[in-house]
Amino acid sequence: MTTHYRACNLCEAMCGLRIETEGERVTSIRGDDDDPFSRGYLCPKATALQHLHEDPDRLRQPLRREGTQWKAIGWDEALDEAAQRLHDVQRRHGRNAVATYQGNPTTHNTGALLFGPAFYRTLGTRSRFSATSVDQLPHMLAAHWMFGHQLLLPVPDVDRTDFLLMLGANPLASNGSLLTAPNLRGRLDALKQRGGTLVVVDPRRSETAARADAHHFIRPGTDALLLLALVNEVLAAPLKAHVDADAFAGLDEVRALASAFTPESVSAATGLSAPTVRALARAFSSAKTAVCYGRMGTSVQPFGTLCAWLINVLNAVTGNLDRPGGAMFPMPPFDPRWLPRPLSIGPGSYGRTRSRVRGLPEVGGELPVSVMAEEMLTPGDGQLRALLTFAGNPVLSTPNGRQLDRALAGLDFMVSIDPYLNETTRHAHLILPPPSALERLHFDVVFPMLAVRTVAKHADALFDPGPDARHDWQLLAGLGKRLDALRGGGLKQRLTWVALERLGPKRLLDLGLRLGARGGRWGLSLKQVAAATHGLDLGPLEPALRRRLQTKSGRVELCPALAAADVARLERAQASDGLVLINRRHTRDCNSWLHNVPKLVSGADRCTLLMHPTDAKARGLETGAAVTVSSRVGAVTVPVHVSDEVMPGVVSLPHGYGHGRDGVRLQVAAAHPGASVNDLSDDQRVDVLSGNAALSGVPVEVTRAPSRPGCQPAGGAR
Ligand SMILES: Nc1nc2c(c(=O)[nH]1)N[C@H]1C(S)=C(S)[C@@H](COP(=O)(O)OP(=O)(O)OC[C@H]3O[C@@H](n4cnc5c(=O)[nH]c(N)nc54)[C@H](O)[C@@H]3O)O[C@H]1N2
Ligand SMILES: Nc1nc2c(c(=O)[nH]1)N[C@H]1C(S)=C(S)[C@@H](COP(=O)(O)OP(=O)(O)OC[C@H]3O[C@@H](n4cnc5c(=O)[nH]c(N)nc54)[C@H](O)[C@@H]3O)O[C@H]1N2
Ligand code: SF4
Ligand SMILES: [Mo]
Repeated sequence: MTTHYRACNLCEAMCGLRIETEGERVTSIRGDDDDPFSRGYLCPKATALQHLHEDPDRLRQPLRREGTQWKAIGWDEALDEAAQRLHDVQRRHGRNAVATYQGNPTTHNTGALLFGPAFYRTLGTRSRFSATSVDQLPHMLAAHWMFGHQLLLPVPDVDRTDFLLMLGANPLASNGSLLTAPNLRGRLDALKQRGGTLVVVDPRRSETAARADAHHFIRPGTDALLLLALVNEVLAAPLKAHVDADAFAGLDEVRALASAFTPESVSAATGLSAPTVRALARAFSSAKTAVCYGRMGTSVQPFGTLCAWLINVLNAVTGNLDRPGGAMFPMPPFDPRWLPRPLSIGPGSYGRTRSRVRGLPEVGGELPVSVMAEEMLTPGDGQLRALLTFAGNPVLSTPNGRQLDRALAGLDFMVSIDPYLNETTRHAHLILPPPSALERLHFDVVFPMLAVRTVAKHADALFDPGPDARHDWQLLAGLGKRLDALRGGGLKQRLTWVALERLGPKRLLDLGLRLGARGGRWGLSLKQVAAATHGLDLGPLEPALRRRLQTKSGRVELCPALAAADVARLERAQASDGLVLINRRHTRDCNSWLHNVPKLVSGADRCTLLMHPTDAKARGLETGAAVTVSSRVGAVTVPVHVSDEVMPGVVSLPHGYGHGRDGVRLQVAAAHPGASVNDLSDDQRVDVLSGNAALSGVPVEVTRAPSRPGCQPAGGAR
C-alpha cells in the first residue's frame, strides 16, 4: 500500500487529500488531517477522483468521427489531422475563422495552464471564448479598471473579518469561488463564534443563507441598486479616520453618482425595505472590520460589472480594502501574473476588437461565449468555421444550448481535447483524451491567487499513464508545433516549442516559483515546496496593494468611466412582472461533468424546479407535478418542488444537467439526464458592459406539462 498526498482538483477549495493505492488501484480517498490549510476537510465529491480514473466511459484513445460512428486512431495520426485541418481553415478563411473554447477544469490543470498561453499565441486567433464569460468576467473587468490587472482580485478575509456581507454566493454548496478556503462551513461557524456577523442577500434561502445571522431576499438582478444605496449611505457621512482617501482616484465622482440612490429609491425594485438597507449600511461601516463579497449571483446578471465594481467601492470607502479582515490581495509563491512571456497572464484589455455580429467588446483577449453560436451561424466575411474545445462543455454550460448544438453541427471542423464523449464533444470530428487527474502531477497555479492564506502544494502523479497517453500539455505542444511547421514557422517558434517541451511542467513550475521573488517576497524552489508533503502554509495574507497596484494613476480607480456611464442603463432597467429563473448548485454536482459518477447522482432527483407556494397555487401546481418551463429560446419539462425557499416570482433550477441528447457516451449520466437550464437561458441576455451571460433572472413561463418529466424540448439538433 502506498499513501499519496495531494490537493483535490475538482473545485476551488484545494482540499488536501490522503489517497491510498495498491498497485494500480485506489483503495481509499480521505481528507488529509495534516494539510495545514484544509485540516482534513473534504466534501462528497473528492472520492469521485477514483471513479473518474476508473470510469469505463472515460476515453483512453483518440477518436475520429466517421458519420455517426467513432473510430479509435493513433496519436500521431490524430494530432497530424487536427493540426492540418485547423491550418486549412485558417489558410482558407483567415486565422480568426478558428474559434477556441476553454472550460473550467483548465484552471485546475497545471500543464494546461503552463502551456496554454504559448499554444493560443501560436494559433493566433482572436476568436477566443471560455467559461469566464458565463462566470467571473465582471470581477476581472472591474479589477482591470480599478487595480490595473484583471487578476488582482480582492479576496474576503473570512478568517479575520467581523462582518461578512455575502451577495449571490452559496459556499455551503459550492465550497467557495474567487475565495479559496477549504471548509467554509467551519470558517463561517468560526466567524459566528468570535462574535462576527454573516449577512446573506439572495433570492433563495440557500444553505448558506439558512445559517446566516440575517438573510434578505432580493429581486434577481437588482444588487447594483442595493450596492449604490449602501455606498451612498456610507459616503453621506464623513469617511472613517483610518480610510486613506488619497489612495483613491474618483472618490468625489462616486459620491455624486451614488447620491441619487437613497434606500427609499431602491426599495421597491430590490425588495429590501429602506430601514433594512440603512441598518445594513450602518452595521457594515461601523464593524471593526467588514467585507462585502459577491459571486455568481452578482456576476451572471445584466449588471454584473456594476456589481463587481460597487462591491470593491463599498470595501474601499469603508477602509476595508487591503487590510486584515477586509478584502485582501494574495501574493502566492507561484504567481502567473509576474512570469515572463510566453507563460504570463497579462493585465487585461477592453474593447480592442468587437464581435462581428453583435458588436460586443473583447475583454482580456476573449469574446463573450454568448456570441459564439451566432458567429458560427451568421454567414459572411469572418464567419467562424472551426472550433477547438479544451476541457469545456458549452452545449450544457453556456446560454441557448440548442442553438449552439445547431451551430456546432454545421462547422467545417471541430476538435475537442476532453476525456469524455459528451453533449459538446459529440459534435467534434476528433476527440483527443488526456489521462486522468491521478495520472498527472498537481500544483495549483490559479487558486493560491484567490486563497485566504498564502499556500502552495505540489504532488506527483499517482499512476503512470503509460506510453500510449498524452497529457493536456503534450497535446497543446503537439498541436502548436505542428501548426508552426505547417506554416513554415521560423527558428524562434520551433525553438520555443522545443524548449517548453524539454522543460515540461515541473521545470516550468520551478522557474516560476524562483521568479516569485521578482513580484513579491517569495522565491522558493519546487523542491522546497514539494518537501512539504502536506502543503506549504505561509500564513495569513498581508496588505499588498501598494506594491501590486498597476493603474496608471498609481491609485485605486474608484470611478472607471465606462462603469459610471453604465449606471444610466441600470436606472432605465424595467423589472419583469412575470416569473424569473435563477440557478442553484448542489454539493454533489460540479457543473456538467460529474454526473457519470454513480455515488454523486444517487438519491432523489435534484433537477427540480423550486417554486414559491403562492406561485404554485396560482398555477394549480403541487410538488411532484411535471411542468413545462419556457423562455424566449426554448422549453424543458421538469418536476416542480413547491417551497418558500425561493421568493415569490422566482423559480430555480440547477445547471449542468440535460444528458439526454443523442450520441452521448455517459452511461450513468444518461440514466439521470435531467434537463439543461441553458436550453432556457438566453444568449441575447448579457451584461452589455462585459458581455458576460446574464444566466440569472431569465423571464420564464411555467405551466403544467401534458407529459411526465422527460426533459426533451421540441425541436433542436440531434
Ligand atoms: N445556467 C448556468 N450555466 C452555468 C453556470 C450556472 O451557474 N448557471 N455556471 C457556469 C460556470 S461558473 C462555469 S465555470 C461553467 C463551466 O462550463 P464548462 O467548463 O464549459 O463545463 P464543465 O461542465 O465544467 O465541463 C468540463 C469539461 O471538461 C472535461 N474535463 C474535465 N477534466 C479535464 C481535464 O483535465 N482535461 C481536459 N482536457 N478536459 C477535462 C469534462 O469532460 C467536461 O467535458 O458553466 C457555467 N454555466
Ligand atoms: N457543488 C458544486 N460546487 C461548485 C460548482 C458546482 O457546480 N457544484 N461549480 C464551481 C464553480 S465553476 C463556481 S464558479 C462556483 C460558484 O460558486 P458560488 O458563487 O457560490 O455559486 P452558486 O452556488 O451558484 O451561488 C450563487 C447564488 O446566487 C444566488 N443568486 C442568483 N441570482 C441572484 C441575484 O440576482 N442576486 C443575488 N444576490 N443572488 C443571486 C443563487 O440563488 C445562489 O444561491 O462553484 C464551484 N463549486
Ligand atoms: S470541497 Fe472542492 S476541493 Fe474540497 S474535496 Fe470537495 S470538490 Fe475537492
Ligand atoms: Mo465557474
